[in-house]
Amino acid sequence: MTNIIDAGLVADQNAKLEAGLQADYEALGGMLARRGLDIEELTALAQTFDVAVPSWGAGTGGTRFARFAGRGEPRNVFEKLEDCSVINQLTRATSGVSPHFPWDKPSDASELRQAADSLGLVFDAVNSNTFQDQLGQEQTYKFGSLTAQSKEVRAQAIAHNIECIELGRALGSNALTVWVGDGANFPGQNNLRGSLERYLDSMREIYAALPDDWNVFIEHKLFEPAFYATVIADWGTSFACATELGPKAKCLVDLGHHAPNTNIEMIVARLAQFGKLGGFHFNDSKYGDDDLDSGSINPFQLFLVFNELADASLRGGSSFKPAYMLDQSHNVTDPIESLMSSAVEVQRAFVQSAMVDRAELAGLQGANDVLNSAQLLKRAFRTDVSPILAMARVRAGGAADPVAAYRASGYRDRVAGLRPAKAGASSSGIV
Ligand code: LRH
Ligand code: MN
Ligand code: MN
Repeated sequence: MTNIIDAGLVADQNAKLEAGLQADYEALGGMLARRGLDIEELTALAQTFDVAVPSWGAGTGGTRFARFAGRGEPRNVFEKLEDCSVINQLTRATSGVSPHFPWDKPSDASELRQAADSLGLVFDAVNSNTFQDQLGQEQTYKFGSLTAQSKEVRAQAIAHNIECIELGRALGSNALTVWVGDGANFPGQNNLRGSLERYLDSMREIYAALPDDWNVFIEHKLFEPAFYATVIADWGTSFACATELGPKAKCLVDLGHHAPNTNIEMIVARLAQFGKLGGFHFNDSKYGDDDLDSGSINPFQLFLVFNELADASLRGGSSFKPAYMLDQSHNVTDPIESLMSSAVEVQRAFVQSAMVDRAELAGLQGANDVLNSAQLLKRAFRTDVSPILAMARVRAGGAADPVAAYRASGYRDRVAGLRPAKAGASSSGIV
């Protein structure tokens, strides 16, 4: 695997932190041992964690109002892969890349797959895009895509999704994520039931094109860009559609796609219970689909989501394996730094949730010991597992402190010299 960041520099950075890390690791190990937990087991578990990075997150995202260009933003999918490889090299927790088409459409898929391979990366779920028009496109998605009244528009949207499957297949992916912004801005604009019927008809054609070992993930979102009525607005609709379509269709939970205060961990529990939890888009939010860095606003919620995942994986065994992806937009930070920190935050929640003694919790719940049940979760959440995460990275060849190592490497300055700024353009290349 090509190391984009000099491995010697990473080793030097780690050497500076080695004594402190070792001391912290031993202290934490002693504390955990008194709780009956083996730090080595937790470190080995941390090393199994992997979350895919969104290709679209490598550039500065922008908001509805403006986009302020970042330095050295990737100009094409190959440069996006280089940035993703830096993230994985330093965190050792992000070997997958989730591409978005047509933003990242390669002219030669096998060339792109080879590039990923040489950088130690694989392709995770592919994302289709029928929420905006592309240059030269025949039909417009102004009035919807998979649910549009026009048969021609629907045919174009279906064909695009099938093309995504073909591209994904050539890239070694095994899942398609479908998010549509279809819906209405006015009462009366659409027949609410008719829109969903058309969605299902369209999705049936896409489903029929899935290879045997593929899944299609249905991603719901409460609102935006349709503000009155979104066709796939909630997990209930997503679940109903996934059930209608068949076993290869599952639901994808983007943490930012719910009303504020929604109990997302309960949605996770429900979908897992009925075998329809396909995957996640991790991010954080204060108001809506903010796409803020994972764990930056509500880390306890992230922990509670993983607490449900730990419960589900205990019940479901190795067959329970939802896809983990980040889906974030970085406007005021370096995207590489945000994605590295976010991957570590999700990994943190994963490890913390593994520290919950599930038999003890069940006992407390059975005895209606409400206070101690809550305290048991809190104790895991309050435990700073940073030394475990750092040790897991160092042992796997990553950086004890990924952001510090990244800054010391001067990577951003180097690429800024090679990649001229695209003022005003979005990360996807579409203004
Ligand atoms: C929609 C969404 C979806 C898209 C991505 C760019 O809000 O979360 O996953 O594909 O943003
Ligand atoms: Mn998403
Ligand atoms: Mn979103």
